[in-house]
This record gives sequence, structure tokens and C-alpha cells, in this order.
Amino acid sequence: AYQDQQTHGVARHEDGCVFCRIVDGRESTARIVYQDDEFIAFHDINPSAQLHLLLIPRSHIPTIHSLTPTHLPLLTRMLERARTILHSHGFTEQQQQQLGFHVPPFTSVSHLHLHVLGLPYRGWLRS
Ligand code: DGP
Repeated sequence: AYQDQQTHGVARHEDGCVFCRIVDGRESTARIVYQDDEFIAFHDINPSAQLHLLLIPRSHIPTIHSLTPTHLPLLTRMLERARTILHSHGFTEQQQQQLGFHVPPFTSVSHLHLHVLGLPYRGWLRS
């Protein structure tokens, strides 16, 4: 699935979306750490930091470009949830926390996902 997304790049919905499959419990690559009615958080398959989670809405919002002002409450809850999850994993200091969306075309999965990092960085990002 990951390879497929890398190859085709662009969004496909529902059955074709690897993160929709995670939402539906049909994707074994996801180590889920949190879920509620609105969001799911799981370990990134290729971690860039000591803790690297992806927090996604259950609903298939393709990219940040799909967002409208009506999504503002959802985004606010998403950021609050990300901070809470980092806290629960022991990353309580602001310097240990990094949150962000990648911007198309620098995305490989077209299902909105917030990168939730507990620092330090690892791999090539280590400085
Ligand atoms: P980006 O589109 O650049 O924001 O990054 C997407 C991230 O999603 C990338 O860091 C790897 C991760 N990822 C892609 N496919 C899967 C998957 O099937 N399972 C998991 N756990 N992570 C994935």
C-alpha cells in the first residue's frame, strides 16, 4: 500500500486510501496509539523522531488545500489532541514537541495527517 501511494502520488478515496484502511482497521502497518470518534493516531512507518505519530481525521479530507473555514473547530481539536498525546508520552516541554502538516506536492498520502513528533529527531534529520 505504501509503495502504491509512493508510485501514484495522488489521492484516491476509500478503498484506495491507505489511511482510510487504517481507519477501517484493515491495514496492519498501523500501530494505533489513540482513537476516538473523530481522530486516530498511529506510529509513522518511517519515524523521523524519537516519537513520530500521525494524527488523522477518520473522514477522508484529502489535503490541507481541502480545508475550509468550517474545518476550523476540527483543526483546533486536532492540535489540542496532538498536544495531549505528546504529554501522555512524556513529551511535556514545548522544545520536545513538533507538529506540522506537509504541503502538497510534498505529501505522499492524500488523507489529511498531522505529523506529531516527540523530539529529538532521528536519522538524517538529527543535527
Ligand atoms: P507526508 O505525506 O510527507 O506528510 O508523509 C506521509 C507519512 O505517512 C510518511 O512519513 C510515511 C507514513 N506512511 C505512509 N504509508 C503508511 C502506512 O501504510 N502505515 C504507516 N504507519 N505509515 C505510513
